[in-house]
Amino acid sequence: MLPGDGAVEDARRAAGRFAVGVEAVRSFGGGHINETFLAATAAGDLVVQRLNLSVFPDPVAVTANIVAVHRHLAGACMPEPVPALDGGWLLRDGSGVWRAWRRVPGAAPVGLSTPGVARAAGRLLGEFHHRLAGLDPAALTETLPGFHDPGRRLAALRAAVAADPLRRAAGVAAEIARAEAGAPLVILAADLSARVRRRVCHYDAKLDNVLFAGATAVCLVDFDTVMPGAWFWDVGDLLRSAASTAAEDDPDPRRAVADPALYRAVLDGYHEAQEGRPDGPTPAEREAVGYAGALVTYEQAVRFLTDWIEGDVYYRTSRPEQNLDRARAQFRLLASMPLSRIG
Ligand code: GN1
Ligand code: MG
Repeated sequence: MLPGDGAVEDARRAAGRFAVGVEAVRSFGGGHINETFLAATAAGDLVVQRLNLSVFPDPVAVTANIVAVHRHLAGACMPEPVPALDGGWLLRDGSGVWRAWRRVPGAAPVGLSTPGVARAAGRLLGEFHHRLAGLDPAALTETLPGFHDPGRRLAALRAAVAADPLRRAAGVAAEIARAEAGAPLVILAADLSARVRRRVCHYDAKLDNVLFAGATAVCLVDFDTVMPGAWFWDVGDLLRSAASTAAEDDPDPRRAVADPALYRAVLDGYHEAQEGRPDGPTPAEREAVGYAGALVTYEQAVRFLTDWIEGDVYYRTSRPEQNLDRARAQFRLLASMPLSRIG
């Protein structure tokens, strides 16, 4: 369900604890997890979010990660978190746990990938990684352990199929078979994960989480999942989302295909930003990037399929078969994703 009027009223009350002079408040953005609102205030526009505590059970650790990254980046590549008027980063009231960001002026996600968009987003991600190379991953908490781990996601799918609470499994036998056929990707992901460096990552680096001002990629947003991990998952998420012009839940089978020019543009931008800079990707990290688009697309397909079988309990949906469409679109996209040794 999308946030309703009651939620907007909750957001208005919460916004008043982050800034004075709250005017219009409305639902904002397209996230599947938290509820996000835009509040016009006397101090400018704030993005106010109610955290989904069943996904993020430790909002204090999530916030500490965000603040550590923001400090290290000195504000580059990300929006500015805004403390509540009482000085805390998080506000707890009767309606939930809230936090706020300053809205990045004149910037918004792009609807459609183009080679220019894909390259600019890749360059921004490369810049983000470059700037984070000096931040010790041990300074951050792994808030969602095993978040990018196709083996864990495939095991969760198998458990969902076994429980089959809504008797949906029989209707998606073909998709379950595709998930099982992808088991070699699970082995590949585990092998690459064991060989790459531990880094500070964004972990939800999809194109929707890149803000553009005109042709310039200005910053990333949605920092709930910044945590220690492996960079290639970020590149994979950008490939998954920027190498295709299809929506993530596109029901049209003709659209969910990777376009080689878009795919190449993401990688060119990413490598361009890191070329010749110290502490850049190691050979193992570069190798992993060559598989990352397929690995993340597979993992995401499995996650959407699991949620469909479990009865749409994790991802917010705005229509009945959305998770099924999401899973199918990701499996179609996977079929066209290059699997190469050349990152
Ligand atoms: C979720 O918060 P949102 O909608 O940007 C999810 C990501 C998925 C993404 C798919 C914490 O992100 O892992 O890639 O949906 N975030 C979490 O669009 O599960
Ligand atoms: Mg997210």
